[in-house]
Amino acid sequence: MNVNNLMAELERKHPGENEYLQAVREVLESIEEVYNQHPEFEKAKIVERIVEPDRIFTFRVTWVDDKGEVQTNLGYRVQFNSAIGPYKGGLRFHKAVNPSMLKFLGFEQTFKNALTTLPMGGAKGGSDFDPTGKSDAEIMRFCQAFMLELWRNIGVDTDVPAGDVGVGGREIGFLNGMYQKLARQYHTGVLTGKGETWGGSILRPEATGFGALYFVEHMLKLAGKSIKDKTVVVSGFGNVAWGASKKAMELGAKVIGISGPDGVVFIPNGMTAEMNDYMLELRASNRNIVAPFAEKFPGTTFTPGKKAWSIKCDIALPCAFQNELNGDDAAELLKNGTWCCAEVSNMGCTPEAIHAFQKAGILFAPGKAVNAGGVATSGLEMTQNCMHLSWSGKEVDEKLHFIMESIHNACVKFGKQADGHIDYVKGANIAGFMKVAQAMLEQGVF
Ligand code: 2IT
Repeated sequence: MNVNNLMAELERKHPGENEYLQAVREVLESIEEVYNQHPEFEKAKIVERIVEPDRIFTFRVTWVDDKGEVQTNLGYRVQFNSAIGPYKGGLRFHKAVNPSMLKFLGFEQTFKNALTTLPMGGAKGGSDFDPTGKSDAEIMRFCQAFMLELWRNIGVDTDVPAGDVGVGGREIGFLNGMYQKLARQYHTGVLTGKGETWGGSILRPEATGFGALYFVEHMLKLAGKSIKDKTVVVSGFGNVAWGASKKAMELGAKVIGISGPDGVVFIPNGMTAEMNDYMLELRASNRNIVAPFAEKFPGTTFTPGKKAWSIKCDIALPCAFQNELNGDDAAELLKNGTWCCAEVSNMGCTPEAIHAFQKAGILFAPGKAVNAGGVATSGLEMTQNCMHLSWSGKEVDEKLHFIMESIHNACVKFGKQADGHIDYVKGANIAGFMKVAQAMLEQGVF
C-alpha cells in the first residue's frame, strides 16, 4: 500500500472533501506498516474498499417555520460499512453539514464501532438544518419532515441512527414518533438515545462523557498519574461536555473552563453541580451561546472570541466539533503546561495539533477511542431493546467500564512503541482497522 497514491485516487473521486480526506489520511498513515505485513489484505484490495462508503442517501427536507414560510434543507445518510454489523451512528444537525463532513464521520464511526467490542457497522447522517434560534415546534416539524424521507432506509437490523451535534433526546423523540407512525413498527430499537420511558438506556445521555473519563483514567494510571485535584478544561457546553465535566468532578478534578461559539467562560474555583446542571438548560435554550453562564454565576468570567485552550490547565478535553483545536492552540496549551489531551469530539484536533502534542511527548488519545463509550452505550441500548428489558444505571455503567477498559487495552496492544511509549492514535487505528478488515476478508468480494 502506498498512502500518497491512495490519497491521490481518493482526491480524484471526492474532490475538495478535505475533512474526509484528512480522516482517511490519518488512518492510512497509522496502518501502513501493519497492512504491508498482510499480503491477503492487499490481494483483496481491502484498503481501497474500506475508504469508500457503501452508499449515500441524499434527500430534500421541506418544512414550514413559525412564520408560515416554507424552508428547504438537505438531508443525508451515509451507510459507510456493514462488515461487522448493521449500520450505526449519529445524526448531526448543523449549518455546516455537507457530504464531506458526513463521510469523515461515517469513516471514523466504522473504526470506533469496531473498537467497542460490539457488532455494529458504521454510518452517519444529518442535515444542514441550523437549530440555533428555532422554537421547539419548528424543531419538531423539521424532525418529522426529515424522517418522512429517512424511514425507508433504516431499521432495527439494518441501520440504527442516534444523536450527534444538534440532535439530543428531544430530537430523537420527534424522529422516533414519526418513524413509528410511518413504518407501523413499534419495536423500540430503530433509534438510540431514546427517553427512559420508551426504550432508552438510562445512562445514554452521560455515556460519551463518562466513557471518555474512564478512558482518561486508564491512560493516566498507566502513566503513573491521577486525575484527582488536576485542572480540566472542556470545550463546548452540550451533552458531551456536560457528561465529561460531571464525571471529571466526581473523580476529584477541578473543571475550570467551558466554551461556546461566542467565547470562553473561566471558572476559577471549579465547576459546581449547579453549574453542571445549568449546562443542560443552556443547550436546551437553542441559543448556542455560553455567555449567559457567566451572567448567572458570579465569580466566573466570560471572554468573547477566545477559545477554551487559552486557559491554563493540566488536562484539555475537546468536546465540541472537529478541528476545534489547531496547531496554535496546541502551542498555547503546551506553553501553559498542559500534559494530557484527550479528544472527546470526533477529530477534535487538527493534524498539526496532534503532531505538536506527540512531539512534546504529552499524553494524547484520539476521539475514536476516547468517545466510543457513547456509541457503545447505544449498542447496549439496542441489546436491551432486542431483549425487551431494561438494565439499571449501575448495570450499564459496569458494562461501559468494561468496554472502555477493553478499548484502552486494544490501544496499548497495537500502539506500544519500541521505547515503551504508547501511540494511542496508531493503537486505535490499527485495532479498529484489523477487526473490520478481517471481517471483510472472510466475507468475500462484493
Ligand atoms: O459520534 C458518535 O459516536 C455518536 N454521535 C454516537 C453514535 C451512536 O450511534 O450512538
